[in-house]
Amino acid sequence: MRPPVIGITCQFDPDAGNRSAVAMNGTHRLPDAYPHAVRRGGGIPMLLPTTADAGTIHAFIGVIDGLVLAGGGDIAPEFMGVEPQPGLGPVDPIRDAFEIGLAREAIAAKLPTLAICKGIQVLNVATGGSVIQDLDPARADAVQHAQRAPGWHGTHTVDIEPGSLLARLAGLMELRVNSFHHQANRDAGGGLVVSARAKDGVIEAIEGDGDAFVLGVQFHPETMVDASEPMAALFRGLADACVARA
Ligand SMILES: [Mn+2]
Repeated sequence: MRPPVIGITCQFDPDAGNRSAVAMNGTHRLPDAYPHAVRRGGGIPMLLPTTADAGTIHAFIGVIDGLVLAGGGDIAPEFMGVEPQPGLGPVDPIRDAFEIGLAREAIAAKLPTLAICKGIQVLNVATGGSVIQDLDPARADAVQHAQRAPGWHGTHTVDIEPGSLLARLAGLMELRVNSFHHQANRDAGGGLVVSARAKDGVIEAIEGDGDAFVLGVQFHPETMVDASEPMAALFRGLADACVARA
């Protein structure tokens, strides 16, 4: 079989580069760390442009062998049925609707999925989970989750649930991760379980409770694949799961 094609979602700025008369325009952006990490793991990266068209979302799932839900801004609280809180950051409801649709179709199709940073919120909300809109840095025993170190550098540790998919891939029970988030999942969605937490209890990974490869991480493994073997193993695991499914 050819290497698996792994679709990657992009950041979408609906107001940038707006020179078209059509309703959907704007500009897609994606750090090259994502396609680099997918290639390094044995996959062929393919960027998935944001769309509001359900037929296109469905068609994407039929074309790709695996999915990466990439990082970005905050998830719009309307998708959780709650009001925005004062600490909420920039949101993109068009991208959110696209990615929630993709995530639901991917889960239904048992498509191997790796959800990164914002992606772990998307995965959770797509399955009915809840999100902390803005971690309170003043909470007791808080860990710094908005690091000021380079992206390739892991600054805090996470404790991994024994027997989890993440534990098998990483080969460790404690993993050093980078951290560029101020949101976190509160309660795992349906069919998902928590598989890693930071020392302050913040959820750092969730995964599917079945046989399919469904993994969400709050950190950014794509910027650490050249510095951390366990991070590279996540992308190899994704590509291997795509081959096994096909
Ligand atoms: Mn963190």
